[in-house]
Amino acid sequence: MGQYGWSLPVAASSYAGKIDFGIWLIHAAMLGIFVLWGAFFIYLLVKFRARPGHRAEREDHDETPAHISVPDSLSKFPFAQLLYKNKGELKSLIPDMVIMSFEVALIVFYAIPVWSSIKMGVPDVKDPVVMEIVSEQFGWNIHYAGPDGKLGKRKMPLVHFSNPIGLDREDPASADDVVMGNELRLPVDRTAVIDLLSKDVIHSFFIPEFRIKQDAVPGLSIPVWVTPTKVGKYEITCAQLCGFAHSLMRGDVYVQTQEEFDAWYQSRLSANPAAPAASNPAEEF
Ligand SMILES: [Cu+2]
Repeated sequence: MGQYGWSLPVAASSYAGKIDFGIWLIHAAMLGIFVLWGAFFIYLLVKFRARPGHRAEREDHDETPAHISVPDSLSKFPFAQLLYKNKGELKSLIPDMVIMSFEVALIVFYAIPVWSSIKMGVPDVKDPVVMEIVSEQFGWNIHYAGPDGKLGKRKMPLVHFSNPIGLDREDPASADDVVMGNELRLPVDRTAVIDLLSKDVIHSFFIPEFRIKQDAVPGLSIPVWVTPTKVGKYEITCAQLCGFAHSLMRGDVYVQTQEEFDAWYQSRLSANPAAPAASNPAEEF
């Protein structure tokens, strides 16, 4: 914690830099527009200030100003005539057109490609960290698939305080699975592929340092991926008002080296009641 200063939070995922660049670009453009517009405004205030011997003029738009004669070729096109008569005013739209072109280009050539590279699919990496995150009022259940990369089945009737996601320990795929409450651990520089679910209402999975924010919607399994790039401790927070304890719906994120992560995983696995027989206390009696 304590990473939120005056600027953006620490950028700790592979795509955080791309999102930040878009944010900085917009701010730089807005600053540029503000300065230019302010300078132009001051110029107008000075140039057209009230002075003795000068009076304000106005033209009636319904009449052709005396100095503009509409060409005969436009005689059949009333709208074109109107534009022609007001061509002086149309020039004032040029700055708006420039800004609009910049904004459209930003969306088409930057925002959409970046968005689709993050949101439209999961990168095809070998050996990803596979997990699902089942959100509920008011916490995050993190279900790690373990070394086999396969998530054990979940069954609704098994849901219990001691088994919040209803993990079926009889499914062989769940033998190396670990379920944690509000504790997300990830090895650094390895892609994690996450299925995001909700047991009750809409939540939003938000890790500012990763620049991830994704709604968890009941009935949907939404893929999310991240490649953490900085070892450290971060925070999951719920970004969707989801009930009376929404503000308490948070979790810790630990990005660790692969060795630290493996050691932690082994320690959880041996504490796991459905771990292989040798470490299962129930089998000893
Ligand atoms: Cu929530």
